[in-house]
Amino acid sequence: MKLYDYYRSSASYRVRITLNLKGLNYEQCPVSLLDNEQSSAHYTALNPSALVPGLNTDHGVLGQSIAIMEYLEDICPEPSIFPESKWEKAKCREIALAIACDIHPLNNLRVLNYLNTEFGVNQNEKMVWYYHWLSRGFQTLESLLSQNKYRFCCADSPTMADICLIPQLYNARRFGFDVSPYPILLNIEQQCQRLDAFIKAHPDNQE
Ligand SMILES: N[C@@H](CCC(=O)N[C@@H](CS)C(=O)NCC(=O)O)C(=O)O
Repeated sequence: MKLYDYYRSSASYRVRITLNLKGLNYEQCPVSLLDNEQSSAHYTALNPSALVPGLNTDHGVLGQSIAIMEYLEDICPEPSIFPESKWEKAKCREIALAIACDIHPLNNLRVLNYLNTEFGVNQNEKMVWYYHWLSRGFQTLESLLSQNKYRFCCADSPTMADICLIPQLYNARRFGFDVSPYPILLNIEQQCQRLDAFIKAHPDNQE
């Protein structure tokens, strides 16, 4: 499989972690967001969303990190990235989607750029926006996880929830956001950071 990704992209980072956890081989094909390569005719012919990641499979290119993770789970069920019980599986998706739908899209590059080009929002104001949605989202996660009895978000092994959380924490720090008010998230992050699959997927460890 070929993964179209960008080293600092949170959504790509999620897919790299999943591929590594499942021990699947993949070839990386970098798409530079700095050079706006995601909007090139070549890339949008493959992935019309003009976003990374895109996973090139035997069937064609699949976009959307959550869809990619679900696909990888279907073709390679072990080790699973979901808890066993139906309820905990749903709770795991609740956390993953709180990140992937409620935090990440509001703070994406093209959204931040649009605030600037269409509404004249300056860099400081953009950061107010970014921090606002991040703190709202992290507060939600901290509450959702307040009764957590596992090493990771939803189990004693990493699940889709952890796979979404770790890149979001990386992104938060990258933009100077203070993560110290979220001790539960930081504890889980510590557990994840010990695992090869997470280490290998980290932006600093990409070519
Ligand atoms: N919902 C998509 C989001 C993908 C996404 O937003 N990717 C970002 C990088 S993390 C991107 O390609 N941004 C380029 C842009 O905003 O132009 C997914 O989960 O795959």
